[in-house]
Formats: sequence, structure tokens, C-alpha cells
Amino acid sequence: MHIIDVNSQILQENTRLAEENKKLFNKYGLHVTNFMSAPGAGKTTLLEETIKKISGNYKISVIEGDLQTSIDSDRIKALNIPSYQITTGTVCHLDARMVHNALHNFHLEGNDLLFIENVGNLVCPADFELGENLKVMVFSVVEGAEKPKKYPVMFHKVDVVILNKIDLIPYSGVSLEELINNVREVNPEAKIFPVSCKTGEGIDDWISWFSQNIKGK
Ligand SMILES: Nc1nc2c(ncn2[C@@H]2O[C@H](COP(=O)(O)OP(=O)(O)O)[C@@H](O)[C@H]2O)c(=O)[nH]1
Ligand SMILES: [Mg+2]
Repeated sequence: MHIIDVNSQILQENTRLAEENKKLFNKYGLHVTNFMSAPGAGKTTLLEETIKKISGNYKISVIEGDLQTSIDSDRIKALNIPSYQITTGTVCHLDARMVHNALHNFHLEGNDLLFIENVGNLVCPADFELGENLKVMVFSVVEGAEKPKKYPVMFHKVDVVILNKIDLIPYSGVSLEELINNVREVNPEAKIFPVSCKTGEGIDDWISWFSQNIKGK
């Protein structure tokens, strides 16, 4: 009997398409960042705060991923940034083909940065390469200090972990130190930025690191 591993075939095909995306991004000199998190951790808010700080220096486009609605792409458009909404219906992640198809909605020439906000999900998006240069995870500290141990996949794969909503630490009783230690255990290499998108604390450190790590820009 021949057993076909459908999952690994899907992932292989996705990785092939992600390589195609990467070639396209390189052709246009576009630096691409994939933002991932559970729903509500603060991806769109972080994008808004980041865009407000750097849009004077870079030409930015945004791809938004959600199951339904254009709420997030409307938030980005309100900042005068071109934004395209992918609605996935029931699919819990963006894949390389969805991103490729979305690119037809942008004039890529002259763009510096593409931000992709993935579908809110703490697990699935980490498995799907999009051809991006940088993987950023946003984690809301109130989700609990033990989560990196219980859901290690995304923490393990990313270059940067933004620990958002530190303004809520006094109300939640979460230990930031314990959380950072748990992230470190799963991913010793990741850059970690404790921030509050609400008060602005820590945002400048993230922006400064990001600006210095935009390859070729
Ligand atoms: N207290 C607090 N709330 C935040 C912070 N960042 C985002 N939020 C709120 O968290 C909710 C979800 O944020 P959103 O950016 O839509 O999350 P997303 O689903 O990951 O895109 C919104 O009500 C935001 O105003 C923060 O740093 N502190
Ligand atoms: Mg969002």
C-alpha cells in the first residue's frame, strides 16, 4: 500500500511558491515582514504604530489576512497606506499562493516595505513560508507566561517576539521575567521587545532595531 502524506505535499508546494515570491520580492527590492499572533494580541495596532513612525522614510504596502471582513485593511488605509485584504473563509493561515495573488493589487515598483498581517492563530501560520525576509510574532503578555512552553512552534520559528500590552501587567499578575525566560527556552536567538502599543513604551526600541535590520535598505 502506498501512503501519501498530503500535509507534507501541501507544505512542499507552498515552500516552492514561497521561493517564487522571494524572487519577485528581490526583483523589486522589497523587504517583507510577516506578522503573526493569536487573535487580538495587537498585530494591527503594532502595524499602525510602526507605520506612523517610519512611513516618512519608506514606501510601505500592507497585506491583511482574516477569515472575514476588511476591518483591518480599512484601519491601514486610514493611514494613507495601500492595503489589500485577503479573506480566507475558513482557512486559519495565509499561504504563499494567497500572497502571490494579492500582489497583483499593488504597484510594487518603488516600494520599500511590505508588511503582511497573518490570520490570527497561534499555531498554523508558522508552518507556511510566504517568501518573507523577517518573521515577527506578537504575543500579548496577558495570554500567560507559560504559553511559549505549551505552543512552542511559532515562538521557535520567528526572528522577533514582540511582548505586547505590558501596560496590563499590573492587572494580570503575569511575570514578564518568567515569560521572557520561557521564550528564551524555546528560541534562544529571537530578539525580544517588551512593548505597549497603548502607551508607546518600548516601541522606539523595536523601530530602531527594525530600521537597522532592513536588509539592503
Ligand atoms: N491595553 C492594551 N491594549 C492593546 C495594546 N495593543 C493593542 N491593544 C488592544 O487589543 C485589541 C486587539 O488589537 P488588534 O491590534 O486589533 O489585534 P490583532 O487581532 O492581533 O490585530 C484592541 O482593542 C487594541 O486596542 C496594548 O499595548 N495595550
Ligand atoms: Mg488584526
